[in-house]
Amino acid sequence: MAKTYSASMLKVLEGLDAVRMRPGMYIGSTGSRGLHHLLWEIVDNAIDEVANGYARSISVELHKDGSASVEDDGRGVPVDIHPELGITGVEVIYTRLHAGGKFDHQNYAYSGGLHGVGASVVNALSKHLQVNVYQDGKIYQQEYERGKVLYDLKVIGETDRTGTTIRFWPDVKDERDPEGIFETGDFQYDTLKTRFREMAFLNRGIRIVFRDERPEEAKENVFHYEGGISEFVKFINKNKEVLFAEPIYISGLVGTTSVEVAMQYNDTYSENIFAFVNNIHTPDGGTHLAGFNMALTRVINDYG
Ligand code: 1YM
Repeated sequence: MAKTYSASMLKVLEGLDAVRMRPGMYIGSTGSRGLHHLLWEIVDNAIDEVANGYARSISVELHKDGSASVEDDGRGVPVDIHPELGITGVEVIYTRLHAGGKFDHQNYAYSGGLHGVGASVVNALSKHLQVNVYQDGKIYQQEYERGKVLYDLKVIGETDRTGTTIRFWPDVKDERDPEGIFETGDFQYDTLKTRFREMAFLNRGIRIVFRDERPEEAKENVFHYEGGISEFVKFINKNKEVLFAEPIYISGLVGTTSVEVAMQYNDTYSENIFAFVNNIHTPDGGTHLAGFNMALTRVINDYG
């Protein structure tokens, strides 16, 4: 038994070493963008849990010690033993480059990102990472250092809630730590805030609490929009003269693909159109946008 376990572990470490060797291949850069990518990966996993109807609330916190934490109130990352790998689901997701699971689900809604693969990339590129899972009345915990397991998943207490909390310390390079990966560890509050607000508009009903404990006086924003993308359109038009108060809202579902449109005319002559696929802004458009433009033109022509 010990043999198979260590053999599979060897593969795991090889996998995450590849990430540390070529971080750019997984997160694009080791600058500020790459640093923020770490946080997006963890947040995306929490958003997926919301998009699939298991969670409602996400909280994100930037800590004084340079770490960031993300919490959701979903089902909690699976803690049971993976039948083939012989390690817990948590360990698979945080130490295996290609953690399965999400790929098996045909009806899974994604929030973009690397679909569960990203969690191990974040772990590999963090000096330290702590996972807490709240499930079946227990609090489970596991910690890692630069992707390496420090101890087996253990029960550290009891709880009556469910969910997952991840806290990670990005592996920032400095004089004392030349082994580090990132050139900067400075999370940008405004960049993050704008994106969290956008995510809250795109996922109607979700509650995102964003807190920055780094400054002398902590900052906090709560984003929650029952009106979803209709409220997004109102927000974009808030300093404009609108031609009607309530945005036009259309939604539809074909097979497993759902589509939502919200639109509102204002008294200017320039079009402002924002298209998203799986929560990701697509500034260059695509078939979704081409299809919408064609349909809108047809409806207005037919009416005319
Ligand atoms: C703070 C970050 O990662 N939440 C999270 C992740 C998962 C689940 C729930 C989950 C998914 C599934 C079943 C499923 C993940 N699961 C996987 C994997 N929050 C955060 N909450 N049970 C729980 O997809 O079937 C990857 S992430 F791989 F197990 F599916």
